[in-house]
Amino acid sequence: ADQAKRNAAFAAVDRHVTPEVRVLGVGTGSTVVFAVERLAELKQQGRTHPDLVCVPTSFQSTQLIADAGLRTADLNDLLPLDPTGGCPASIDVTIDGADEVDSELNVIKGGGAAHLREKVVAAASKKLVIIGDHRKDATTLGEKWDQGVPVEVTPIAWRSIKSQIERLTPLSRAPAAAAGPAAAAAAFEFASPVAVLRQAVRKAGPVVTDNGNFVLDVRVGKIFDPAAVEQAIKMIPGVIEVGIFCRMASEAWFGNDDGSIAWRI
Ligand code: DER
Repeated sequence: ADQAKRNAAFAAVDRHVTPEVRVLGVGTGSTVVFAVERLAELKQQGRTHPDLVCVPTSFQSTQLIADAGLRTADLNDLLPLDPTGGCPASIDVTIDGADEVDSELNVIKGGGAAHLREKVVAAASKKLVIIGDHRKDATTLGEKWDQGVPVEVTPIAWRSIKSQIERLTPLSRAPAAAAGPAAAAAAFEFASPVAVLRQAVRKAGPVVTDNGNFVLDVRVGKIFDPAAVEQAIKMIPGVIEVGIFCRMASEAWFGNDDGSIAWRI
């Protein structure tokens, strides 16, 4: 799987990190390690913008950028004071991993507990390019990734947030026109969600994110309406960010074990 991840990462970096790219968002996780490896090679070969800066999405991402001899940039220093208002996309392209991608390029992220800063950086990017191996390539979210939707929450209220999430019903959604009014379909598979506080492996107690928060992994089975699930969870007071990125990715590159690469837009 590592070679498959590496193939996808190298192909995506070669395609998107051209000498015109001055601001690059760098995601988090094991696949991004290969992307930064290729980025460092391109820089060595003089094939990157002379003033290239990288916007990190975690402490890991910051370390990768610095270890590759690249410059980091703070998102707050990048957003021009745009007189027309709004939040101009000040990052040319962001390359990031994912836990799962569905047929409409909706993405589950947060396996590495980095989805808060990843979503902020993705939202400030002109393009979000997802890289991974074939295990991430799905039709419906929840089909392959069975760890649940990562949800960053404030530690002071994690128990009440957990119970509120577990009381969510399958969020009937507007039925497909042809199905008629009676066919309000469920937005997710399970009869009710199960929210599990993510425990650390090499630290006693729960995982604490780079932002000082906890992560609940919310198992709902297959997700038929990612936007409805994201919004319902996000509305709960104390929820900080939900690891569902709806229609934010512009393309995805998946490495296969036979060395081939599947590319989806
Ligand atoms: O935490 C994250 O969102 C990471 O991007 C993660 O989902 C992907 O990690 P991987 O590249 O190690 O599979």
